[in-house]
Amino acid sequence: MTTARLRLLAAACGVLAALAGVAVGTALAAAAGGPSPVVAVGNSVVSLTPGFVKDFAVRTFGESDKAVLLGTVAVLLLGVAAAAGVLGATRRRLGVGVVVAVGAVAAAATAADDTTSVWPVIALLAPVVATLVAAWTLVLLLRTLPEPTRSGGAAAEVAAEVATGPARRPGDDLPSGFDRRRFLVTVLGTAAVAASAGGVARVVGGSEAAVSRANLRLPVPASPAAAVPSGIDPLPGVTSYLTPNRDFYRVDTALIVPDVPADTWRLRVHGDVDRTLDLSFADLLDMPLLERRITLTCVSNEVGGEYVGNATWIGVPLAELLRRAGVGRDADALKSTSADGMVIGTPLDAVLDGRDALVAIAMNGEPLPLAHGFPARMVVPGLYGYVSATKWLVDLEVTRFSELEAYWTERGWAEQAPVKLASRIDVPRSFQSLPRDSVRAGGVAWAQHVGVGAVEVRVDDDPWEPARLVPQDGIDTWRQWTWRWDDPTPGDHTLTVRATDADGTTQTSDRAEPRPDGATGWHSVSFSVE
Ligand SMILES: Nc1nc2c(c(=O)[nH]1)N[C@H]1C(S)=C(S)[C@@H](COP(=O)(O)O)O[C@H]1N2
Ligand SMILES: [Mo]
Repeated sequence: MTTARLRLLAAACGVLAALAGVAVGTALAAAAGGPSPVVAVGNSVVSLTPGFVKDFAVRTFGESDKAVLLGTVAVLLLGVAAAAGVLGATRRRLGVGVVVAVGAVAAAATAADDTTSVWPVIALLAPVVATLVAAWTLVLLLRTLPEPTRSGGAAAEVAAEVATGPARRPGDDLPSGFDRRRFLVTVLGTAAVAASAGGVARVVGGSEAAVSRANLRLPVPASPAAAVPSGIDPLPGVTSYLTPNRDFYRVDTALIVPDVPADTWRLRVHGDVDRTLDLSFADLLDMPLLERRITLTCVSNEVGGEYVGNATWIGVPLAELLRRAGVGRDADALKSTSADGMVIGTPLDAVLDGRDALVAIAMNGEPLPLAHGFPARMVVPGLYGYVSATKWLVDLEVTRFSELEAYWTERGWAEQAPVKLASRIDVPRSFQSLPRDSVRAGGVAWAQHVGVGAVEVRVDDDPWEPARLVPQDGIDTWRQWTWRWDDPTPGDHTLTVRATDADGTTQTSDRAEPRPDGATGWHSVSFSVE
């Protein structure tokens, strides 16, 4: 019990030392504009994680995948720190060695982190100083604990005393070599250092992009979107036609949203072009802007999944940008790079064939939300996001696919990925029970840049029946559908949906996983009629 208490104190010393180190490291990193050592480790985990684990994480944790990852890194770190404390209580060098080993991992992760443009030597300062602070604090704290050689009787008793209160037998702390006051002062001092470093990190690490976004005034688009046709949002429970920004799905590899203020943002257009362009945000706003509704889909979307959303975007036509640069004749790919080092390859024909491929600056009447790519991102109707929708866009290179190493393509996803025809049931929800007099169903279907021609539903193995479609807005957006079962049979049923695109192709029933180029199969839900 008393030895256990001593261990506990030593573990607490380890944890406290780690917190002090991380706080100081994070403050330094924030001042330099780089990632906190913890985030750098998280970023490395992301880039070293095999694709199937990543897919699993996205499936299982959805949008909290980033919080889960950072939480795991933090828990592991604190666990190792506690171990360093316990080891260090009896063998100082070993404890310090563990701290230095953890620091080395953080330093390696920082060096490998390509989500920042901070000069590597400056970026490395954070993990190195963090390690020194943690090691030094650990030694300082452990020194105030009872001497390990005496940790049998007296020392353990005194350790117990720390928790139970003042010495009942004055003078007992002298022979044990334990100065309780010195221990508490050191602990409080460390905590104060950690807290104030944390405060510094918060203040200097504040997002410049958020300020720049708040100050931005959107220009009026030269070509506004047509009015939304009437008759949309036909049934409660069906996904709203336009997805509010706060509900819009988010898929990216960024643990910390890149901080890219519009005032210093530049977009370089180069590669196989007649002239290189180097544009500021103001240059972009001076070009003729289009406003268009476009439905965006993630290739990881499962049948019936939620990784799809429809928004009104404002942006510069990519084709116009490329026309100004002058595209070489051999090029077939547009390589786009984000501020956080994401590399995406898009087929040039899709960008140049007349569709509304945009460098977007606004989403649903607001500047792009930070998480959705502020200040500028790509949006290309008809292509999955991972081959087209680069957020925090900073670089466009006209090139060839044979010379391009795109992030997702390197991880087993297809190089070319047009969005597949799909349909989804939103109501009834799975296992919902509906009153007999109102069995209604509804959902959405999408076939971006082809258009949805028809949606059909079927109950159990009955014949397919046509669903009612809301009026078509454009071929780049999804369409909502509804259906009513006029004479329902009470009991349990399965409802299945399938769509046919504007070219007359009907959705295949063959089930395919999202990897490598998008899921296929019909969505169905079980429900019952009362
Ligand atoms: N910089 C960057 N851009 C990115 C990604 C990313 O990881 N990093 N992910 C892409 C993927 S896979 C998709 S589906 C879309 C999602 O855009 P959203 O988060 O705005 O919905 O962004 C794309 N653009
Ligand atoms: Mo995606």
